[in-house]
Amino acid sequence: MSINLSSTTRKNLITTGITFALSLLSCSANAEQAITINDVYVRAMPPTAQNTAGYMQIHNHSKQPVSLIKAESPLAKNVELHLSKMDEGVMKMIQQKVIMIPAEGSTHLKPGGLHIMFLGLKKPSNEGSKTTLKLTFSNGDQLTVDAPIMKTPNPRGDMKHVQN
Ligand SMILES: [Cu+2]
Repeated sequence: MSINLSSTTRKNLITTGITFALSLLSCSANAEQAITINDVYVRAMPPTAQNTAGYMQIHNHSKQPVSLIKAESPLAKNVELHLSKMDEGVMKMIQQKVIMIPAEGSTHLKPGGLHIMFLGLKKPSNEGSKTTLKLTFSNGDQLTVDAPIMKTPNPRGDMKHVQN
């Protein structure tokens, strides 16, 4: 039995092959790094402030839930994982052992919710400066990100999240 392919069919087959190869490439890139970080920033505070907080979107591209287990930064003596919560009209911060990112999902660290807490600032958190933040995850991923220090994030960035 012989198969006779028209030239159009051949072209389609080649295009399909290329698309397939490209999708394999992007999959392997994700497999190397299950976790990606977006929109990271640290809140700028007056020079007398002892503490500040950092926010970001954490994406988990893997098929298993992954937890953020540790955060480190040269900005502060202690870096903790926190959750802000209203309790009888008072905003309280509760230290978290881990911050979970669902499988193929994301977790948004934002004001009034989950955040990275910087306790005992070693240097002023001036608007316009930046710091680094090293994040360790339960799957072994370790990411060091540059975090800009600013009073408020780009409002367009927030709009984007609403649309998601
Ligand atoms: Cu806090």
